[in-house]
Amino acid sequence: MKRAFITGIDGQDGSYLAEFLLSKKYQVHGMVRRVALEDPEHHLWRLKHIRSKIALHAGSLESYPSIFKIVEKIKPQECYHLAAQSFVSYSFEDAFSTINTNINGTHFVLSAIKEKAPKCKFYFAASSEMFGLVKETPQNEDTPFHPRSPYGISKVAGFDLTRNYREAYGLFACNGICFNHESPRRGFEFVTRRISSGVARIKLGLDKKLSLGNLEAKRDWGFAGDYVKAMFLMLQQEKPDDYVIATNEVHSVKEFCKLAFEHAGLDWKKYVVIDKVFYRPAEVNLLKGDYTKARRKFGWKPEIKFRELVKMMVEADLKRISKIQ
Ligand code: GDR
Repeated sequence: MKRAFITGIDGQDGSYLAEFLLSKKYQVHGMVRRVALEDPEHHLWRLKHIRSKIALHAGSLESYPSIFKIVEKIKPQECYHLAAQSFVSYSFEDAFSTINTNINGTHFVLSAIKEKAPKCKFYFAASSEMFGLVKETPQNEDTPFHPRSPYGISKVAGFDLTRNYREAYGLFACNGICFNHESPRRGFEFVTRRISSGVARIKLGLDKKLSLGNLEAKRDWGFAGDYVKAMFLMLQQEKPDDYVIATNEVHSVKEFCKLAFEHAGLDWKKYVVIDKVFYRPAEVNLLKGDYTKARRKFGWKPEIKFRELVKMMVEADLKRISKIQ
């Protein structure tokens, strides 16, 4: 049985990836904070259905010894480093901790692997936020980076660390430059989930309005369940490399909103209000990813498209909230 180690296993991507690797008969290990193990109801809800099939280890991105000990104990063959402070907006409020945690965390995981499991294949969750103020559209693996947030800066550093461990120490280390990817398991702070849960609450009479920020921002939105398959495929190739994972389709926040409300039989214009509090000091206006390299090298393509994704998220939130009521 192959052993995989996932940091951030309790997040959206971690939970889909754990499911996927279990279906491939992997032994799945994950790192979570101690507080998550103590309060599983709040922190481990995405893993509830597979909790008995995976092994969870307490550790933290801020503690090299904790990561070192886990890697030493598991000696994984594949490591997926997904854990990070991943909310762009919050990274402006606490830039120091975002940058410290994200950069050091990636460095710690890479170093522990180099020391204790040098044959382990490593995946880093890089991000389209690295392109920021885009130099060309669509963006591909050769597009220069121009991050626009502390989060984006921390991901550029993580990308460089990963490439450097590959070049300097021969680690099988890959960067997945994933564009936005969503699902019914998305955190509630991200715009798609704010919209899908807001629509459901309005439809069910729990709220009257939904406050949002910049409706003109454009993103390339895919389905998280599709993206974790690309993470796995990257590590099955002969040579380590970096890949853009995206849909090559662009939609605005406004379009997401319109479709989501329509799906619940509502007119978004009656409910959405703009609140400047959700605007960012520096915005990324447009992201569109060219995933040709991933398609050519390992045949990956997104299965779920925009309309289906919006529908899936709204329906899941309608169902969830109806149950609670
Ligand atoms: P993003 O995702 O920053 O692209 O990063 P998010 O959903 O937070 O924002 C997308 C766009 O929507 C605009 N927006 C709002 N955003 C939020 N969160 N809340 C709002 O009310 C709102 N109104 C408008 C934002 O300004 C932005 O332009 C995500 C994260 O998952 C990262 O970790 C990941 O690396 C990238 O996607 C790829």
